[in-house]
Amino acid sequence: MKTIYSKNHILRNSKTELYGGELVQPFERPERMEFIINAIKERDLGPIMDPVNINTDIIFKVHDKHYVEFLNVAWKEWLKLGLGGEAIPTVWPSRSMPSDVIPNFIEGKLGYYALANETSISEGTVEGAYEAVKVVLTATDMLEKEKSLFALCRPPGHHASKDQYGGYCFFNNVAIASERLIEKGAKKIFILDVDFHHGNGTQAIFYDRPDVYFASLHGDPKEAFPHFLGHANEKGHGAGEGFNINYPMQPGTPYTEWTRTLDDAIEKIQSYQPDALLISLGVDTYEKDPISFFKLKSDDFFDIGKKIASCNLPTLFVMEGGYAIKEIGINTVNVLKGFEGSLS
Ligand code: OKP
Ligand code: ZN
Repeated sequence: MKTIYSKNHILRNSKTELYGGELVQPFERPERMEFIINAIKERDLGPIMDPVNINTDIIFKVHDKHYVEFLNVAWKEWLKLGLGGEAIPTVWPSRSMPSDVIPNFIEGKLGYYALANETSISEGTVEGAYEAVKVVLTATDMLEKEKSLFALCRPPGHHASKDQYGGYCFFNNVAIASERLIEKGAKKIFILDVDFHHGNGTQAIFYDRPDVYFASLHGDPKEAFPHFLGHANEKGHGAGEGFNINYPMQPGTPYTEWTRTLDDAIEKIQSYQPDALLISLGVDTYEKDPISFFKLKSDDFFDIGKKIASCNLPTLFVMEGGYAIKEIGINTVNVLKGFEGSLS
């Protein structure tokens, strides 16, 4: 399998994440990619290719113009305040002040456009986010020729909605890939999100549409980030009703249980008969992940790949999370090797 990857992901390199009441080094850090690239090389998954120089205007099919403009200028506007640190929101429109008036001042704009505040904006952040979009678009455009591809995106995308960032995500890479495939003639896309966290952004973007089916296996939002979306009763709206399915699971869930929900999701894929299958691939379901609570073991990831392959569809893997950095390469490549029918 070919991997599309940009070294320029490094442009996204913030120094802070608000975690446990402290500013810590972000879990979502550049080093993650080194471990994945090394594993791909060591185990001969296939060639690693740069993204092509590609027009990214299709972002506007997914994201509001004012949101993209905010991301484009946020760091510059924050810098002008002359404060020491990275840009972190401190105040939100909330239940008791549910305003949709967009503030002028950067502190207000950060709160308006952020859905969480662990994700600091820093120098190079938006440039790095555009690199992930180039990676996913390059891979998507190759999917006609190749049966399967790996878009090694960083930063991830599945928490980003049409007009909000957070959960380490800025542009929704997998949603942008879906729009590209539809632009090129696909009638039905299925997005299967196996990251530990619910793909709230992807769900919200396609919630009222029947042409993009979204299924997510994740930590129950009553117990896990993003906390406010991802419940089992969210099944789509209007024309999209019946084209969204959530599988929230409890702390401590082992592979034996997790994989039964995967089997159910795979039945949905088979009866939907999509033109392409997009996988939001997070490996933070791993037992040693520092911010998650499922109990998957490294060998289980082969089986995930094998089951995804049984759908026999053009398949694009899009990288999302995974924070057990030492094992992130092993676990990611296990999925892709399992997909290819290999057990090593
Ligand atoms: C991004 B992706 C844990 C706090 C979690 C944000 C997690 C973002 C995950 N106590 N904060 O889906 O892997
Ligand atoms: Zn995750």
